[in-house]
Amino acid sequence: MNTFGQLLRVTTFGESHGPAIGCVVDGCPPGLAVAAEDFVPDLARRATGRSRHTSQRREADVVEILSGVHEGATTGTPIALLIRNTDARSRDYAAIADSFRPGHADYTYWQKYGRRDPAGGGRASARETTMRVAAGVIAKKWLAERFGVRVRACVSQIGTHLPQAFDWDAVAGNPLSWPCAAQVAELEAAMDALRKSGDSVGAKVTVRADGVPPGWGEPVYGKLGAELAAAMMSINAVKGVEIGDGFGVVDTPGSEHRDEADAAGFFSNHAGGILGGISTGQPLLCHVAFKPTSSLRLPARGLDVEGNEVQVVTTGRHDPCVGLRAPPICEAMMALVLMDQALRHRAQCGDVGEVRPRIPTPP
Ligand code: EPS
Repeated sequence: MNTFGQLLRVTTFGESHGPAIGCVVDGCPPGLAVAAEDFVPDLARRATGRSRHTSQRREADVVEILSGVHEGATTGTPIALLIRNTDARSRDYAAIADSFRPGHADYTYWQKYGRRDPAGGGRASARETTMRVAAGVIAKKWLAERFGVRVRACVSQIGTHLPQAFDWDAVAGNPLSWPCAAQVAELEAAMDALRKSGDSVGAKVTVRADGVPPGWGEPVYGKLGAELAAAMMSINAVKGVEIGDGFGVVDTPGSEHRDEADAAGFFSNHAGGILGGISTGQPLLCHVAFKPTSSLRLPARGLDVEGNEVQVVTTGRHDPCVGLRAPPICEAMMALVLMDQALRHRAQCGDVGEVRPRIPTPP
């Protein structure tokens, strides 16, 4: 399945070393201003080759709008976006074309389809996330203009490193998307040492949406948290998702976990902005765990397609920490889920209007 969403449906297609990658966004309401320049900032944040801490593949990632936009605004018909691949180097994959990288989808694609496109990992490449980010730009724009919703993300753990302070304003100013400026030099040195060692490391990404009105999300199937978790888990290399306090709820007493409120607003947000699958109006909070990249030049034991035991060595241009490029991807997935849920809410409950009392959300 390469499609997700109900009223806002996104389909992505293309392989990392094919001629192009693309997406179709269907269900966007008409009249939203969309131009090719809108995609540039988020695609640049996600792209390879923009810092020494990522893969050095250099793609311009220029979006061509093929349909669904007329005279600068969406028409309500499917929006098709295309990005041409220009810097694929398939020879890097010749040595591992007939073997499986331990910890990589090489093996499971082979088991499922009985064949695979080995060059660049095909659909299993992080390159696929480019089109999620492009689709997410449309959702972010609609959510911001229609409801004032703002979605942002940062890297909140790299290996064992945790932020010593948390300042959203620090995130855009460093190549690690890290919320504590004072730690960046030390973390960059750690990333340099890691890259030289040939190993990789995992990362946690924190995603937050402000301004989500109460009431979005379905109460049983299609819970907002369930759809967010599914959307995040569909990103390559994601192995865990937490909403609000996540696994921290296990050892927290109920008297502490419940988010009390008075007339001035909520005192806490342990729920991460969701109760019963429906938004509370508090910030939506989600944490996403990215595994350490499996494409390593350090030799590993594995099998080839004939079942022979072989030593697998991956050369080429790879990310020592793929989570570093993930904040715009997680933002896109959250925005796409929210826009879909907003449209579904409008379809069923659009006549309900604002319900009283509404608990304010403190800044
Ligand atoms: C990736 C391997 C590398 C990365 C790629 C993700 O691909 P290649 O070997 O073709 O250079 O560069 O990331 C991108 C190209 C991108 O745009 O994200 C992988 O195995 O996932």
